[in-house]
Amino acid sequence: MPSSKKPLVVVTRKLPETIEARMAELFDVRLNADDHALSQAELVAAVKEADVLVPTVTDKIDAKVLAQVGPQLRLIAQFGTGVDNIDVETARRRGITVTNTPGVLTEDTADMTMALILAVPRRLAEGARFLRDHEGQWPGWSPTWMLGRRIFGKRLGIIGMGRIGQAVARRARAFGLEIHYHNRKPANAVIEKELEATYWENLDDMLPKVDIVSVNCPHTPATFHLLNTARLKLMRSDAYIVNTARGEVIDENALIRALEAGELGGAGLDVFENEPTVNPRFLKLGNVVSLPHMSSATIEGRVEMGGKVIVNIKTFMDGHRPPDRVIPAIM
Ligand code: 8YV
Repeated sequence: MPSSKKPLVVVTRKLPETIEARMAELFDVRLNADDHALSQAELVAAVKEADVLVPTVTDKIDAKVLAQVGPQLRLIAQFGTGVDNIDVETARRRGITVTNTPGVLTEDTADMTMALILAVPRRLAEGARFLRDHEGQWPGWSPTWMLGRRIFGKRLGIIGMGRIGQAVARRARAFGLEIHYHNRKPANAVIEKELEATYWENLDDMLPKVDIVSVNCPHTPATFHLLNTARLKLMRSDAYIVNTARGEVIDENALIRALEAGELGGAGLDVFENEPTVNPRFLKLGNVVSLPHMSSATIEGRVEMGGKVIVNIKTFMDGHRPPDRVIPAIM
């Protein structure tokens, strides 16, 4: 839709200053100075007016919201990689293009995944918490105190071998972990060889064989509660789970029950089913490290995400296909 009039771009959350400044140069932009999460009513008001909406994971753009969009809304340029907060298929049917920001969060998310893979078996958060809670008073070194589990030589099972899964595997290899993975299809031969990775077509066959499971797949109808009660029961009782993808991929109640029953070694969770709510039972468990959805939270990453959003909007407004268009069929 090339036109000389600047498009009205509504951004739902506060973005880095440089990104907001550049958007203000290019577009008629409406920003969210106090960074509050928009209510559904505010979201509806936004889509009634905006030519372009820039939402984040905290905005639920479902069929109900999409039923109320004004005819001028042509593009939803998500600030984020996952688009499970958007009903992409309904948007497509209404002629609205959806874009996202893939690639620029990969290394940061993989770093945090690796941090959790190390932190939970080695009881890093527990040790730090002990010193803080006891004002630095500890009994002193002992051969049997604060023992965790060795990382080197263990088997890591990655669920979802996309960009982030592969970046996790590269890091994990450097720590001496053996790579196993489950994906809809095998990774290409060059990557499999580089990572010396073993493909498991059936997730149920992989789960009993690995010591640590890392969830790195998107949340789609096919992956909702992929790790349910039955699958958690397939895991070894000393195995760990790390999730930096989406809370919905794990049945949270089933995970809590398994952890409380001692049927798992522990969990490192950066994402939850009902964000921003965190089930308080997780917080009571010493062998769970819970983080507030911060795997991609780096200054560099946020600026690069903003850059991608701008390129997607600009390209679309200039009448071209935006580089990061989300196509429902291949999600
Ligand atoms: C983002 C994420 O920061 O990009 C994703 O999919 O999970 C996050 O780390 C968030 O989604 C922003 O919308």
